[in-house]
Amino acid sequence: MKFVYKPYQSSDTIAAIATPPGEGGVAIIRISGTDAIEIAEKVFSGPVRKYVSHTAHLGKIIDLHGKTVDEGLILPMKAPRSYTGEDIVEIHCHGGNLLAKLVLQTVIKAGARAALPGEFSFRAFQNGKLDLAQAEAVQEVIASRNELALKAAEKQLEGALSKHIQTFQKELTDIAAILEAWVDFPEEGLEFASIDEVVQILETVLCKMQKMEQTFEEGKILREGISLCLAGSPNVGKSSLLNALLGKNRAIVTDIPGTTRDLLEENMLLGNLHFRITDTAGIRETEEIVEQEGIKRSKIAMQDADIVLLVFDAERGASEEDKALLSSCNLSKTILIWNKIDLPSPKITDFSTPYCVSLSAKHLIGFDELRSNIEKILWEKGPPSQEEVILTNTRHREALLNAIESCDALIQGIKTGISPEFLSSDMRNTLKELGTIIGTDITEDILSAIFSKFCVGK
Ligand SMILES: Nc1nc2c(ncn2[C@@H]2O[C@H](COP(=O)(O)OP(=O)(O)OP(=O)(O)O)[C@@H](O)[C@H]2O)c(=O)[nH]1
Ligand SMILES: [Mg+2]
Repeated sequence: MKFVYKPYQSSDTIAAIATPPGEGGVAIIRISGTDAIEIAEKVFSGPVRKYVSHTAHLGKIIDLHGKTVDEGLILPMKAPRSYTGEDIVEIHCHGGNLLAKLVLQTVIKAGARAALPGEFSFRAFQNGKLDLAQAEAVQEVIASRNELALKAAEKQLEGALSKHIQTFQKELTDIAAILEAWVDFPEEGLEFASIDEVVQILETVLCKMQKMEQTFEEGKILREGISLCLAGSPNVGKSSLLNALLGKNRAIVTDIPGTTRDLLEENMLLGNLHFRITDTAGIRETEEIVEQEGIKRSKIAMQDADIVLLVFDAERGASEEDKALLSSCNLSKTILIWNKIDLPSPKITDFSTPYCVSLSAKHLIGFDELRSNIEKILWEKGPPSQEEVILTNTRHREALLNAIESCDALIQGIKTGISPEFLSSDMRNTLKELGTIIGTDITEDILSAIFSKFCVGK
């Protein structure tokens, strides 16, 4: 690729701390570029130049005045067998915050430049080690917050998404050649393939693209997690349920109605999915200004949530306020929860809601049932897909939607007998949009948006 994203000066040798900030067993300083080995030799007690690639050596890290900064391992990885495809040297030093910075400074004084965010991955992309979708997957692997998201990101990193996109491109390019033949040799052109055959192939590709696009909803669940909102009248046990789900006393629980005044958000893992759960102020008529504001926020949180856990008090039974709340809910994303079933003679009414659970937040009864209801809502459109590729990235999804639109226009054009020369722009657009996903058709804007979000050292 000739195109070079301007902020990254490709001839420099770059360096950064590749491990996260904070104290730890080891910190890794990574150097990449043509001078990586020469620079490493300047700051290391041993003959780095002579080391066999991919072997680790113990020695002293020394500054330019000969003073020892730390003791550590040095690991050269010669081009092209490295993450960036350039010479890379990793220095593994002790994991002190300050120490790692001192080692990095020493490396910079010896001739490296501090790497910008994403610059290592950019070089990997530029040197053909990763395509764009794979480079983005590196970041997703790092950011994964649950096992399913990690699995999807790893698949993308292995190139599963790219492979599918390339297959679409290949199939479309074959058709593009046929369309061109139709233009150039209107008579003979049809011998390559009939109109019906071309339409059929395009429809198959379109269908595969649509199927891939449909995995995005699932991808969103994996990537962003699911928002759960605990809502209901005061004192029904919302905060108790929050604490029970989190397994810790996060929210204040009292028998005074109106205890929770503000939204309280926490993260939790349930099974292998990641959730953001919000406890809210109990909803009721009140003159109290602070409580009114809290209730306003509760209502917004209910609207925004992927799933609402609407809590009723089984000891008290459903009040008129409860019923009004229930009727304001979108039932397809609401689980009606009858709490406090540990108390004698619970008063439970059947409201024929699609999702309903009886439980006790206090005694942890009924939580398996709650979990299975949450799963039912999540996978209501079908069980988690067995598709090899799950689309997790908004940018990929938008490009795919555009490709689908152009491909559809192309098919309609052929069906309605539009002259082949007018179809080529739809074909070009389809291919261009697919190209943006894996980086064969990109602009500087896209690159800067993608790589600037990376962490330094990646
Ligand atoms: N017996 C029994 N009591 C419960 C249960 N869940 C909650 N409670 C009690 O109900 C009262 C209210 O609980 P909270 O969790 O503070 O209720 P809330 O819905 O958060 O109330 P607000 O924040 O005021 O809206 C407390 O005294 C809890 O101990 C339960 O499952 N069984
Ligand atoms: Mg509360």
